[in-house]
Amino acid sequence: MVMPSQSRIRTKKTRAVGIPAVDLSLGRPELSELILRASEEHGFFKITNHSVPKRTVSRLEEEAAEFFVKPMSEKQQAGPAAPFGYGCKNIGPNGDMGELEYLLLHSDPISIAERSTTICSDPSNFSSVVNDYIGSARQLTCVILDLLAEGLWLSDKYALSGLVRDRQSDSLLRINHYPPAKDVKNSGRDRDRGSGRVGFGEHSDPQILTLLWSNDVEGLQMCQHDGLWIPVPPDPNAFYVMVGDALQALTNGRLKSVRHRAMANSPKPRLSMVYFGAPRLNAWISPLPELVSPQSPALYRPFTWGEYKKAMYSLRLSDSRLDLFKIQ
Ligand code: GA4
Repeated sequence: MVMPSQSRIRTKKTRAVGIPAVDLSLGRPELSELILRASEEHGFFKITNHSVPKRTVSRLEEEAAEFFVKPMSEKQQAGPAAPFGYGCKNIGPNGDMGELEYLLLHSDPISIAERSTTICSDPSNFSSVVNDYIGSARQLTCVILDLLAEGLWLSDKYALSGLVRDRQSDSLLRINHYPPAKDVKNSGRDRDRGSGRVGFGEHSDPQILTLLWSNDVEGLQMCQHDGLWIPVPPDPNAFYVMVGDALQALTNGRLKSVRHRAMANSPKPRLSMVYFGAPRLNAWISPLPELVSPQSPALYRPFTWGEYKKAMYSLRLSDSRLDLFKIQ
């Protein structure tokens, strides 16, 4: 259920905030209403009692830890991340930087098998761990999208999940490692103030839906619709769900993608594993007919996911990409 306030946090502007949490074991139709409300009001929520096995998560966490502890020269053999592979500090092609290193992988099993040979000495095991995680993350993403479709009364129950389930879906997996902040100045007062080292700068995710898991180390921050940044307490037993730009366009702006960032101020290393549910490259994204009416005319022109990606790679991380597709 949507909790009034899962945790009370004093932010820079000194305001107590709550992070919506949805218990997936609740029955329908309550569940679809709660997920829709959390998505509309926050573009972001936590999901508990999900179906992803603990072992699926811990196996990938172990593989990631084993990779990131390697000497830089070895890790670089899996890079550069242009667009897939190992990256260190550089984010995307336009000069964005952050205090992190990462692996960015396409969800396609053939691409994973190819990449694995540069990442791990046992590529078939690595591939199977990654495929297993992606399979579970995709399944959970689709369950959430079906609940959203139900809440929105869409005539095609699979209008949203079908895009992600597509065999040629352009979904991605990103594994981020934020090294510990050794500097006490950064890990203390600055952290509480929300300043300090930026791990991954402010942005919205371009895809349909994002599923984020992290270890028990803080860093994630969300920008509420009122512009206030709130720290998100880590919870390795849960996933955080974020509305992406493509879902904002599909729902004609009824759901809004959420701006977020990751700070790297903790004295402990932070690991996050992020699944981005996306359509196939030639899929059309346009406001769903049920969400367009004379009172709510279409806000975005139709575009293909490939067209959107091209725009996204031409812009900086913090740019509002969807604005380019707005009908004036
Ligand atoms: C943000 C969300 C995902 O991490 C990502 C990022 C991508 C990249 O790292 O290559 C981008 C960024 C993200 C959006 C704008 C462009 C592309 C970096 C960047 C500056 C993998 C994605 O899909 O879009």
